[in-house]
Amino acid sequence: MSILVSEQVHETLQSGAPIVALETAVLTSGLPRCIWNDSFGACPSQIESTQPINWALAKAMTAAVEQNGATPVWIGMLNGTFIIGMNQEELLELSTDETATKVSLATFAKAMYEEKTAGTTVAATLLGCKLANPERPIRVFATGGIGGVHKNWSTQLDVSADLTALATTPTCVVASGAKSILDVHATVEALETIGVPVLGMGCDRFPPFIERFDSKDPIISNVSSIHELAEICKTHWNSLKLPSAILAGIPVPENVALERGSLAEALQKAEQSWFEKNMPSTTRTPYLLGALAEITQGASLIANLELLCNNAKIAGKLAVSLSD
Ligand code: PSU
Ligand code: MN
Repeated sequence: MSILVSEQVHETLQSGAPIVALETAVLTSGLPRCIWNDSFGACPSQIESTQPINWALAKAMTAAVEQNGATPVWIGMLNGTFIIGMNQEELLELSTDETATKVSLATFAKAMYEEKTAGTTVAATLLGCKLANPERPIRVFATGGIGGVHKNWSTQLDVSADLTALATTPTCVVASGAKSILDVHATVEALETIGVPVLGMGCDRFPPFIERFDSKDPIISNVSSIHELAEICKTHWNSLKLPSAILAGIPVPENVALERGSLAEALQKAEQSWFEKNMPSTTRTPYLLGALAEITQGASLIANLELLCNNAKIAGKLAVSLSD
């Protein structure tokens, strides 16, 4: 039960070289552990079809960050040790452990005490960005979608601790918006309340995760280059001394984006059946994601994998721009 910052992370942060944090909840709870099945459609070129999908994704995101000039830092929990900078063996162990759960801020300390193996959510990974070096936190973090305010919040409140961590961690989170199962309008409003700038990379609407844009998507402010994004990050943290994150919204690559509306009905059915099963709230995301992959016959999975790799690439470039 301890916190371990790898030597490589320690040295990279000291030197100020480009560095990108990566979360592991997507590996333990967000993606299948099976190998590619042709019924999903064509396997994305970055993903090795003979490897478990979550592990193949981990390798592809690692490569995407490295190819763009930054050091990838996987953050997760193995047998109660919070590891900031997992090596290949550790990452493989986490990805293939069937008992691995996901931890966030509220469940973190107990999971350490119980020596759990777990993937870290955006919130828990942001904690790692800060703990890595309190004076020089990891400034860039790539993921798929953040957690936020769930649908039907007025009757059943469910707000992710990702928002809490975003309010208190000075790191730029590169994501394609929020998970599609959320109330996205409420989530964007909540981000404004907690003082997190939401900037669209070449878009002026909040990216709808794996789907195409729609004219009803929340309006956000647009940045036209990675350089511009980096300059705004520096002003936010260095000049204004604000303690909060910045959310960079990256649209899913056009060629794999899902037709708008195809998810809504499927999602409603999945939500209904999850409520009826009366399962713990921690099962909500994995349950809904599994149901969606099934209903979309793999299209949601392909879009998810492609956007994760694309976000890792952009995060690598941003880290390079920030360290210039
Ligand atoms: N988006 C997805 N799949 C996921 C997640 C997000 O499409 O698995 C994970 C992220 O790790 C995010 C977390 O931080 O879900 C939020 O979980 P919760 O709502 O329990 O805080
Ligand atoms: Mn929740």
